[in-house]
Amino acid sequence: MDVEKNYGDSQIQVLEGLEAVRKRPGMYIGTTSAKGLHHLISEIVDNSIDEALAGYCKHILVILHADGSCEVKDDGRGVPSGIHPTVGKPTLEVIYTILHAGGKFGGGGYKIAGGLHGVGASVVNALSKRVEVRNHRDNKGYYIAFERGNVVEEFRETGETELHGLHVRFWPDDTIFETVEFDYETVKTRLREQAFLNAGVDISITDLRGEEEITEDYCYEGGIRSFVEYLNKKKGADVLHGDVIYIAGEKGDSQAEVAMQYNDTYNDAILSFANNMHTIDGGTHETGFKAGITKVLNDYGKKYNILKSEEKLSGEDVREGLTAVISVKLEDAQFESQTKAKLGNSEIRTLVEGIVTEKLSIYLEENPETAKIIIEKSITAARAREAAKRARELTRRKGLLESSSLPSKLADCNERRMEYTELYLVEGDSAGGTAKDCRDSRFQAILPLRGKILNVEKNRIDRIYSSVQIVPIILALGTGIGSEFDITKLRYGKIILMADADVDGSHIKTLLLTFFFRHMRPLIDAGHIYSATPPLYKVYRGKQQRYAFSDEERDMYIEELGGNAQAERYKGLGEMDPDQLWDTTMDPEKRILKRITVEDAMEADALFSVLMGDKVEPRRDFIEANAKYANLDT
Ligand code: 28F
Repeated sequence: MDVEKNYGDSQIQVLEGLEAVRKRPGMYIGTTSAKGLHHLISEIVDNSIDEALAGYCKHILVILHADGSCEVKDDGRGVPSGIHPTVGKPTLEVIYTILHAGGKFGGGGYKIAGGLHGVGASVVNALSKRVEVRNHRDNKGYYIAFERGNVVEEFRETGETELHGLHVRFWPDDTIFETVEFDYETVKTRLREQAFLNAGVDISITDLRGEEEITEDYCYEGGIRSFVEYLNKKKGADVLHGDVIYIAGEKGDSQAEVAMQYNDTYNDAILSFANNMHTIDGGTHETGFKAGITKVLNDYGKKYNILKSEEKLSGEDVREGLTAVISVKLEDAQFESQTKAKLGNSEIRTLVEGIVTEKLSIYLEENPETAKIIIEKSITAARAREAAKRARELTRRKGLLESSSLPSKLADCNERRMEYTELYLVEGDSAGGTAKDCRDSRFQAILPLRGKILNVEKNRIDRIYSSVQIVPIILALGTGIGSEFDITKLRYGKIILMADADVDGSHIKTLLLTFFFRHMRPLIDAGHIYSATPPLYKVYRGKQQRYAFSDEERDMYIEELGGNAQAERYKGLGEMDPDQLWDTTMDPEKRILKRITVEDAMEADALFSVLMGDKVEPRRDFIEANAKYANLDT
C-alpha cells in the first residue's frame, strides 16, 4: 500500500497501442454484449475505488446522461498533472491512451493494492466514441478529450478550482457494442455491491435520462456485514441470530473477510468476491470457507455433545439457511473457468479456511446461544436429509411402494374421479371402524391408522418411512414419494386428518404434517390436506342435544337448553356412535374442515424446525396456527 502513496509520473508500466483493443474487444472486456458495455463503468469506477482504498477518496458519483454517456466523478487526489518522463506526454494522456500490460482479461495481475491506478481507463477510451477527462489536483483544473482512443483536444490547464479528484465522461462506441444503452438496475446493483464491498465509500447513481431525475446513494459503514443483512432482508427471511458473524484476517499481501448469518430458509446464499469482482463460479476462497465452517460446526457439536458420536454434519447441512459474503483481496489473482469468474489461487483456500477455523470457533465459544441455534439448524438439516435419503431408498424397494395394491385396512370409496373424493386418515382402529360405518361410501374412503403413535419427539424422522402408519398412506394416495412423487396420480381430492382433540391426536397430526410437508409438499400447496374438527362436548337435556366445539359454545348451549342441561366431554372419536360422528365431523353439510396451508416456503421452514424440535408446545401451536377454517367443499 505504501508504495503507491506518492508516486510521480514515471511509474506507468508497459506500453501498447489501443488499436489492439478495438480489434479484439472481447480480449479486454470479455464480451461486446450489454454485459461488456456495463463493464466499462466498472473499469472507471474501479479506479475511483482504488483511490478510495488508498484513503483519499470518499465519494464516487455515477451519472447516466441523457445523451447516452456515463460520467464518473471522484473526490480523490486527481492524477498527477505533470509530463510523463519516459513517454514525454501528460500523465493523464498516458493513462488514457496507453494500454497497460496485465489487464483483467489479458491475463496476469490485478490492480487492487498493487498500485496500478488507471488500468482499464485506456480500454474504456479505446471502446468509446468520445471521452472527456477533467482532472482536479492541487487547486488546478485540467482537461483532455479523446475520440475512439485518439486525443482530439490536447491536455490543458483550465484554471483554478476548489475541487479535487477525477471526472471522466464517456460515450460508448455503438460500432463496437451490441447495445449502448445502460440499464439502470444493472448499474445500480453493481454499484451497491461495490459500496458493500468497500466499507465507508459513498457511491451514488443518478439517472438523467428519464422524465424525472433519479438518484440513489449507497454507503455502508458495516461493509460486507451490511451486505449480509441486506441479502437476508431481501429474501424476506427471519434471521436465526441477531448479529452477523464477521471474520477477517490476512497473510502476506492477501486479505480475507467473511460475514455470515443464518436465516430460517432451506437455501444458502454464498456470494464470493475476489478483488471486488464477483466470482460467480466460486473458487478457492469459497472452498476454504465451506471446509472451515463444516469443520468448526462438527467440532463444536462433538465437543458439547450436541452431536451424537455417529452423527456428522455435511457441508450441505451446515449451509442450510446460511447467507454469507466472502471477500478476498490479493495480488496476482488467477481466474479460471469459462467466464473467468472462479478464483484459482490455492494459497487463498488455506488463508480463508484458516481464519474461519480459528475465528469462528472463538466466536462460537464466546456466543454459546448463537452457537446452539446454528448447530441445531444444521442437525435438523442433517436429519431431514437422512430422512429424504431413506425415503428414496424406500421407493426403490420393490413390491412395497411401487406395488399398485392398496393397503388392506383401506375402505375405499366408489367414486374414481379425484375431485369428488375424500380420504379420512383416522386415528385408531376403533374410530376407524365407526367412520367406516357412518361414511358415505360413494365418495368417502377411510384409512384407520394404527393406534400406537410413533412419537415424533423421540424418533428420528427416518423411522417414519418404515412406519406402519406411513406406508399405507403412501399406497392409498397413489402419488408415490420422493423423486417419484407425482401429484397427477393422487387418488383423493381431500385428505382429511381425523384425530382426537387431545395430545395424542395432536401428535399424530404433527407426524402426518411433518411427513406431508417434507415429502408431499405439493399436496399442502395445492390445498389437499385438511383437518377434521370433532366436537369437544355434547350438551343435552332430555332428547335435545347440541355439539359444542369450544368451551364458549358449550356454555352457550347449556344456557340455551336451560334447566338441568348436561355437558359431556368427548375424550375421543371412539366415544361417538356412527350417527354422531357423521353429524358432527363427517357430513359435508355440517362439518367444519380446516384446510392446512403452508403460507409460503419461508414460514414453513421455521415451522418445520419447530416440528422437529424437542418442544411439544410450539409443535401443538403449529397445528393450530396452520389449520385455517376453510369453507365446506371450497
Ligand atoms: C473517475 C475515475 O480514475 N481516479 C483516479 C487517481 C489518483 C492517482 C492516480 C488515479 C500516477 C502515476 C499512475 C494521485 N496522487 N477516477 C479515477 N485517481 N491515478 S485515477 O495515480 C496514477 C498514477 O502513474 C494518484 C498520487 N498517486 C496517485
